[in-house]
Amino acid sequence: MTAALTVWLTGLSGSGKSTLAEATAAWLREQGIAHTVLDGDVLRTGLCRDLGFSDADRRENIRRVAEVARLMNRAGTTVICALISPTRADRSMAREIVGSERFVEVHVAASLSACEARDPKGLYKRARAGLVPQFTGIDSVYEEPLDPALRLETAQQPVAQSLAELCLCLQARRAK
Ligand code: GGZ
Repeated sequence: MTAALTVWLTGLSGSGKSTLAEATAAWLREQGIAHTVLDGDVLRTGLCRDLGFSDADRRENIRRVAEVARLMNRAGTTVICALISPTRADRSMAREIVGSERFVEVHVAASLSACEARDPKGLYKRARAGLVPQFTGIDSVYEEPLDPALRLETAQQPVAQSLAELCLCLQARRAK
């Protein structure tokens, strides 16, 4: 059976979620598997543009994305979600909405110090200066997944290695 899946990439800002999501999309394209990417950063310019970064707004953000993923899965499209989704409770809500048989939780596990050293958009620097309130890892919580389907050490290995591990995981899930 080859049911559509929701690959839920969770991790800090700058951990490599978007890069991995795009690499996974390219791989799915090569396989001829219908797919789409739902990236938090992008969705916040449209579907979720009314939301900020309070706990309640993050929860609503995650709920909306999970609902979209559910609809797309039902239409046969595999969905790669790249959202910080910082709390276990909110990720558990997403799993419930999508359905646990389709939900593949992947921890993009670069440490705070690695993400901060990388700081591709300068957001950590601005957050440390008090210019970005409620910034995840600085003054807003990130709870690591306790039992993800996969944990990828993106600060310690190349994207190709993380992609290879993720592809193996997805092939195993799709073969079930
Ligand atoms: C976290 C923030 C914040 C705050 C702006 N906290 O790395 P980016 O820049 O490109 O992607 C991050 C994005 C996070 O959106 P999500 O929808 O993934 O967040 S959540 O799942 O928690 O709802 C980051 C940017 O927005 N950004 N302010 N305060 N990230």
